[in-house]
Amino acid sequence: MTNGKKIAMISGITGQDGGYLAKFLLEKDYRVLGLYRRGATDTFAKLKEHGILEKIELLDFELLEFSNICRLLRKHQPDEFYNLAAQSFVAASWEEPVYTAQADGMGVLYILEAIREFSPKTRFYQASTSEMFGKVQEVPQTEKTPFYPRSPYGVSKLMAHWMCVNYSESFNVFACSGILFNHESPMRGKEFVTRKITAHFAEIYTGKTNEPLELGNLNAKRDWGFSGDYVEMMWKMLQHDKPDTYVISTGETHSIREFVEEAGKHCDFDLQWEGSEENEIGIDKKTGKTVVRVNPKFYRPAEVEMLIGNPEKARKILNWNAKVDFKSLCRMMILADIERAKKGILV
Ligand code: G4F
Repeated sequence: MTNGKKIAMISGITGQDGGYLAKFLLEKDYRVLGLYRRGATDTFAKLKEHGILEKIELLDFELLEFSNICRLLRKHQPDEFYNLAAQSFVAASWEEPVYTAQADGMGVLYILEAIREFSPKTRFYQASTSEMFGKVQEVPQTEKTPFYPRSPYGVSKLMAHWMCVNYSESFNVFACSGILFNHESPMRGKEFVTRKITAHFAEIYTGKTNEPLELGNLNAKRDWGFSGDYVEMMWKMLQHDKPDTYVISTGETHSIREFVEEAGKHCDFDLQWEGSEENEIGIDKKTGKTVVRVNPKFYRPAEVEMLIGNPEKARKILNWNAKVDFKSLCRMMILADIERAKKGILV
């Protein structure tokens, strides 16, 4: 605490959730210390777009450098630490399994150790994930559903999740794990499927490209919520009187195909599907143009076919509800990308 202000440290400040969370905490009058990786390809574009870049104190941070984490915690003694830093792209985790395990598994252990040794009053939030449910053992998934991760990413995140539980039980570290289902926004990176769809469709709609959008598995289903809603829940977890694990989701599931169709409506596409599996295409009946094509290059070695979470515990204990539903989320994202495309700032 400085000058009566609570201090929040956010790792992964340049990412989608980092921006929404920083904005939320600044509105609550926190002093926000934003941790970012020097030399990372990420820029501060999202923080600029939120209009909060100059309000955040930016600090160099390296998830794999234990000494750096120890120094930061010893020096700043934050009231709250939100760990949003990760190798967060599931598909990349098969190409970089070792790095993913180091960053998403060991990196979290480094932070927990640094808290335990140098800043034991810091409350810790870990960005856990529905990918830990993977090949789902129960529908819908709750905090009690057994885990079955299907990617090096999911396995690494599971290690971090159990470390949080263990450090809280063993050393009294206030470590919470938010099992967040997919959460999206206009600030989402374009490697993720929702934003890949809205950015590409916006380009077709505004005449910037004639190339069809290439996608992998159209039939996988996800429980998609809005990042801006979910960051509130991260904060609520740390205000509660005891650390715990919560599923954060909308309780609805939709396929990639449905997201494509919904986004297409806002681009005036009259979508019709033809062919099957790797030969499937989506045609805009009005123009006869192929706007979507399946490319097996985007299939995953092991797919998570369906995720749907039950957010009942978050509702009951923390009085939290997702406010933005599937259609509104899709609309928000496609309209934002159409605007950006028109202004020539779609990056
Ligand atoms: O948008 P995605 O890449 O997200 P994914 O893999 O579900 O992971 C996201 O959500 C997790 C929470 O459950 C987070 F932990 C994680 O960090 C990340 O935020 O893919 C969603 C689905 C997959 O089934 C994928 O196979 O979309 C399918 N898909 C089909 N075509 C595609 C594509 N995904 C991507 N990224 N690109 C495609 O062309």
